[in-house]
Amino acid sequence: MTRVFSGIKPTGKVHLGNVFGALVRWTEEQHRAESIYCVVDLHALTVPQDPTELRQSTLRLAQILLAVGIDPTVSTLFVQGHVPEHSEGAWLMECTAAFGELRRMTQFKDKSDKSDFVSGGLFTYPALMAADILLYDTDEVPVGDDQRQHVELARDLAERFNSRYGQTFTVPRATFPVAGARVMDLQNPTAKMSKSEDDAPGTILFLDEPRTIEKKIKRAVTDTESEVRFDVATKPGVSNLLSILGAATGRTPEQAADGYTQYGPLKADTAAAVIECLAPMQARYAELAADPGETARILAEGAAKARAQAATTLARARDHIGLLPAL
Ligand code: ATP
Ligand code: LTN
Repeated sequence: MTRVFSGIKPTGKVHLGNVFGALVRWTEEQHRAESIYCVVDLHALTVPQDPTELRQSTLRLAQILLAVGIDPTVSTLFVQGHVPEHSEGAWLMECTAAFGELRRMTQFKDKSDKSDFVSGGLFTYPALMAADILLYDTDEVPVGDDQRQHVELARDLAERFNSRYGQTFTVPRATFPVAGARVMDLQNPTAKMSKSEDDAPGTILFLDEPRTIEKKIKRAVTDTESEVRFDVATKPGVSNLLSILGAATGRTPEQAADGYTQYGPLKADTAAAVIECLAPMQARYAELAADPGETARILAEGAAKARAQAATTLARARDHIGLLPAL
């Protein structure tokens, strides 16, 4: 059976782009493939975090994954920091990656250009991500386009390790969402919807209330025409609303456009569809948030399952690379 692994960082607030672009897809994957999903708290440490806030965000994100529909009886859901094999695997990957390879990662260049303090972890982050993937004999890694280069590196490192030390790791491949799964900012529809500290008017948050969702969609930027048509190049705002309406109602953006001649009704229906789609997830989240013990138990079970698998792969890698086994 195909094995799928993906991870999400517990930083910032979960928004509609994360839900439609990644999380809903994960819930679908779990019925097709053996799926492992990870809240990658170690990856959040590449920049300084408030400890209390990090702990809360990690738990909250796990609860959101469950609320969106990750089923812990079908998938393995766990927190990266609960499985120490990731850190050791990362070291093996750091020693397999070339300095120049890590230096060429565009995300490192972008992020290091933008900040005053650049940690060593920000530089070696892709080696940790490679370990995440390779420890589980992963076949497929569902990610957004921005992670393409990192998954390519994981492939290269698996192949290099295998050719140096003998067959050890499965060589993974990235899979990407279908066109239209990219949710754009409601105020700036040529940029992707993104995490923000405060309530940005262009970002719909997973936990936004119906009134807020309505307001944000009503104020979404469209264009001066009035024709409703899916055409990303010339009508990015309207096309984004159609993508969102389609995603919320299980249709393509083109199908969602059917029957609309004005922007007003399109916006009203898009808001209603998003509210209806999020409502049961938000309700389930509220239940989970009221009983953190249940999530803790699910995460402990997930970590135990993940750890058994990761330890097996790591033991193989340790053996092949020549580390002396402890008695
Ligand atoms: P940021 O918002 O800080 O730029 P991010 O939202 O991409 O980052 P991640 O934790 O890296 O944060 O994203 C988790 C998943 O959500 C990834 O698979 C990513 O591709 C997906 N994702 C993020 N934003 C969007 C979007 N606007 N549309 C579709 N998918 C998205
Ligand atoms: N780097 C990814 C998050 C991530 C991940 C992974 C995704 C960490 N480890 C392993 C897929 C597989 C991001 O920033 N979205």
